[in-house]
Amino acid sequence: MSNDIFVTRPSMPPLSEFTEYLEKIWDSGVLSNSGPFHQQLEAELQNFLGVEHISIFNNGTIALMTALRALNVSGEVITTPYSFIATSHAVLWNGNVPVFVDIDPASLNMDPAAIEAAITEKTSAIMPVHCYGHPADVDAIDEIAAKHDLKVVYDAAHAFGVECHCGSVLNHGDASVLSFHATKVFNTFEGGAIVSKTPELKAYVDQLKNFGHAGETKVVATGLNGKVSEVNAAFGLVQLRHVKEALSRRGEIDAQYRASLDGVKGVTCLGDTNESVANFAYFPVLIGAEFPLSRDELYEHMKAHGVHPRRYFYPLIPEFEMYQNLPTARLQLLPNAYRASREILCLPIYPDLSNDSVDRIVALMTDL
Ligand code: T4K
Repeated sequence: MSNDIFVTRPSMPPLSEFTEYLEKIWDSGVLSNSGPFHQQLEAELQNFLGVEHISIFNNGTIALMTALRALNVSGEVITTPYSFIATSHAVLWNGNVPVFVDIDPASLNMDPAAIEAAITEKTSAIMPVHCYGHPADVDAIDEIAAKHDLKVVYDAAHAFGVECHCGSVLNHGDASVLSFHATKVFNTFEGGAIVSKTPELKAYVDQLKNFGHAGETKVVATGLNGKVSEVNAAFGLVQLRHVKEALSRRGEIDAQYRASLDGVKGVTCLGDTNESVANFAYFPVLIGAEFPLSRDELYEHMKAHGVHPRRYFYPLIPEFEMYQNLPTARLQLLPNAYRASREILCLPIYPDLSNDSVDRIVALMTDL
């Protein structure tokens, strides 16, 4: 078996716990369309996450697209250049124009002052990301949105279980979108969810994710298919039983990295941020000029030794072809995002990563 270490590895519950659910699915013949496990997962997630209205989805990207549509977003959407491509693809896919603004160099989340400066009469929404699970400046963003009458859709793909000063960070904005992809802290193989602020929005989201149906003979909107199979929902129920343990092990690994990398010249560990409950979804470090290797040299060095960190998020979204020509995609306008994309390295972190493996990873950064 390969001794290689990848940036993440999904937490897998005991298979026997999952087969119990599979047997029930085989007996019932209910495979999809809001079946009993789908309903149960929504109820249990509401309880676990401390949110009131959740709609589970087949992935986070479809959920982002649906959230923008459900809120009737049009025109310009102010968003971050420093994210996974799905964030701004959802904006483009809906026929809206992404407007990129720079990030704060410490948190790597959107800078509220830059958001406010980018508002025009065409702006209808803000789509911030809680990057690496660290909350965006939710109070400032919610205030700007209220002042200018804008919608806010948080891309909370990384923020499962994260709490800020007032409880779940998912309760901010009009909607928050989660990803339950295999690489996330909580996964349903593929999956996602929309947390809606109001029951009316949840009801509309639920219609949109089911082709726009409102009953057998009525279609009220141009919906899509965002539904979750019973197999995926059942897997989520099993995962949920183990997620606290998984999050706590992630916390231990985070602490081990911080202690081991403390004082290493040219390495800055991110995460001195404002969450009251963290999920340790990623372990991002910035590799600065004082480090003996460039970020890319370190990346190659680690890979050559069987450790595969990732450069999330490099290149920046505005560097991709379909964004390059936007007026706000000019890299000179986005110095903090540009610099982060050239310095970032996400080190492996997942519950099954052993302390010895963390030592091996750190040694590749310190024994040069
Ligand atoms: N918004 C944000 C801010 C996001 O980060 C994402 C997704 C989305 C929206 C969209 O949500 P989804 O539509 O995906 O639900 C990964 C994920 O595919 C993507 O979900 C994630 N963000 C993004 C940050 O990372 P890749 O291209 O890095 O995945 P991949 O296949 O290279 O996997 C990374 C490592 O994980 C592999 O080296 C090995 C390990 N792995 C991966 C998979 C898929 C496993 O061990 N098992 C697996 O099944 O994109």
